[in-house]
Amino acid sequence: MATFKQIKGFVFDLDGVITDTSLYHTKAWRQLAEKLGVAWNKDLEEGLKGISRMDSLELILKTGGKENDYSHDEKVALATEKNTNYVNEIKKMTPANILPGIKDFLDDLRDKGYLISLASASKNGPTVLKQLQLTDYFPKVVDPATLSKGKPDPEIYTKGAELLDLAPEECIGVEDAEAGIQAINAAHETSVGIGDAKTLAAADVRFDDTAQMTLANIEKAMG
Ligand code: B16
Ligand code: MG
Repeated sequence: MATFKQIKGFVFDLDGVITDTSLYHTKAWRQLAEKLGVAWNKDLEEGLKGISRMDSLELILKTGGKENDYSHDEKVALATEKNTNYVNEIKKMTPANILPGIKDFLDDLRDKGYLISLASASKNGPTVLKQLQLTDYFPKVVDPATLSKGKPDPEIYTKGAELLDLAPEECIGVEDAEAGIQAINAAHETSVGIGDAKTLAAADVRFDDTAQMTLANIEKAMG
């Protein structure tokens, strides 16, 4: 692991780190899954975090043994239906939806001259940032449409560091999903996980929740 002194930038996941859109993703996917006759379970819910929209649909169909039941066009229509429901939900978001401590953390990073980029798999990331009034904190956003592979592939975190003109060793990636931690580690950045110890066992540094994520606590954990 890099030392804290080497760190010059932070590459952030969005859903589950900056705000809890996972609730809205879950609601919209669950609605679609149940309509398709796919039984919902916690493993499926957790597995959907961090992966792309089409990968999410594929996982739901596979869980229900329905992976061969739909044509490509039908799958695109189903994913679009989910996204329409999801977008209706996120339009209700306000700065009150920013997770605890995140605004202070971003201010601290900015004051101390750390560079910041966004590595969200979500094509709705810029809309969510706008709703939260955080757009100005993220001058660099990886466009998920340009990726050849989603998380756990390192590509999105590699691009997040490149946008900042930093080497991977100079970056910390922050994630709530297992697939995201794998992506950060494979990109050779330092991984900070937010959430369950078992799910995020591969994280270099882990906090139970966003309120605990401060520069001082990260420095303490990294040494
Ligand atoms: P969209 P993150 C991810 O965002 C979500 O965790 C994941 O559940 C979602 O399927 C994915 O974005 C794509 O989102 O359908 O809005 O393009 O965690 O990488 O910020
Ligand atoms: Mg996430």
